[in-house]
Amino acid sequence: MNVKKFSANTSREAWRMVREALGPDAVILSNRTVNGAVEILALASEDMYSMSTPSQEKENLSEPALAVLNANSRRGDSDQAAGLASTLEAARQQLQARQPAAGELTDVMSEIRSMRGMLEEQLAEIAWGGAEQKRNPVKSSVLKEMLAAGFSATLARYLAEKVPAGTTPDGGLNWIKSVLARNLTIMDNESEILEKGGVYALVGPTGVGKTTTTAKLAARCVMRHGPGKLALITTDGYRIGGYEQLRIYGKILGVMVHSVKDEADLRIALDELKSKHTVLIDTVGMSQRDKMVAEQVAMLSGTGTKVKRLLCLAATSTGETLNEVVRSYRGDGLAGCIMTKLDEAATIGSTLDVVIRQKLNLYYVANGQRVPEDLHIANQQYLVDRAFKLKRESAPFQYQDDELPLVVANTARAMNDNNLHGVLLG
Ligand SMILES: Nc1nc2c(ncn2[C@@H]2O[C@H](COP(=O)(O)OP(=O)(O)OP(=O)(O)O)[C@@H](O)[C@H]2O)c(=O)[nH]1
Ligand SMILES: [Mg+2]
Repeated sequence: MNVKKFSANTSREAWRMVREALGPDAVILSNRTVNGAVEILALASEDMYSMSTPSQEKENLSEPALAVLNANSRRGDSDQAAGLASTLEAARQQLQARQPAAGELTDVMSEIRSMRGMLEEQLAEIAWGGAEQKRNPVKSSVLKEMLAAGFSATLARYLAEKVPAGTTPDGGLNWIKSVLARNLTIMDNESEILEKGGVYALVGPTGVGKTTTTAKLAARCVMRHGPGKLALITTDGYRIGGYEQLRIYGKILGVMVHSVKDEADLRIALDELKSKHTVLIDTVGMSQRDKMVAEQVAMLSGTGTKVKRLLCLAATSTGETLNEVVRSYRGDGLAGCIMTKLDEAATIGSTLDVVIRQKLNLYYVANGQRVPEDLHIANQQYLVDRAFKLKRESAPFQYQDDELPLVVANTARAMNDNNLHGVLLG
């Protein structure tokens, strides 16, 4: 393989040297800055073909994929990056379609892949740079609002790019809000839980409010049906005070609390409580990083009775943490989730982001410690409005215009996430 290195003070100069030495169809393998100089590694397109293709196939490869540099002199920066990215993708696909001729080919492919990632980032930076911000202020203003509200950069960018053309900043934000509200799946009314009944288990990491929320739900059941139709179970039998906490609530409500230690115990308890309209199970909290989570999911799924798991998501957690929590607790499917500690969260965009992205049914929202008052049926409009009601104190954590291109560049890879494409826009 005849890879050549070109160094120059500016990219333009380096590109020119490549074109002069290797012709307009040269293949760029890397492009970086070394000690202030631009360094390009490239090879002639013939070298690329001979390395990757049996001779009779050369013709098929000729025109489309690798004509990289001839575009350079004619186009602007962003067109150039876009052209380069798609050219590289075409080259990658063509190379992938063939058996690797040698280890070298694998190296070239990984170079191409990393080049592509870099180009996608540059392209995103250019597309969200100062000139574009001036040309399309609504796009950057809604992006900033969404980031400030705690939504992920990927969802923020995905929606900001889809804001209908010609809207005002307020109109753009209203469009975003309506899309977010439409994508929040909530329970229509409480009859899903309170009237239908069934066995529900509250699960989630430590301290997110499982026991408190169990007590709040229990109180609602008792208010609707009386204490006789409800039973409470706790799997929190071995921690000091674990059982006690729920037992006290049970005593106030006049409901028996059963303590179980394993799956066999739970199976027996659920069998005994078959006649109850509703059974609420309070589980012991465990970190999403704990291997025991899978065991807990298995325990709740293996009893022979349908146990619907409700995941408690603390709105005070970061988006990354919540994503990890959902992934770990999802198992073979969650019935839904309950957003807790809304009252303590400065921003709730990250929680809404995860709920939307992971398509969870949001049943309730808890906004305080009081049992049973501080539990409410989720309301899309309220939650989305709350997400954008920002306090002045959060200003230091918000992004400035000149930081937006960098934030967005980071999302280049994640924009292919299928969950994002599932977001309903219209
Ligand atoms: N501010 C606020 N506090 C809450 C909320 N829900 C629960 N808490 C408080 O959070 C703390 C932990 O609540 P628990 O219900 O014990 O949490 P848990 O998930 O059962 O905790 P573990 O069983 O230890 O995993 C308690 O002090 C609750 O009063 C809420 O919505 N808002
Ligand atoms: Mg608890």
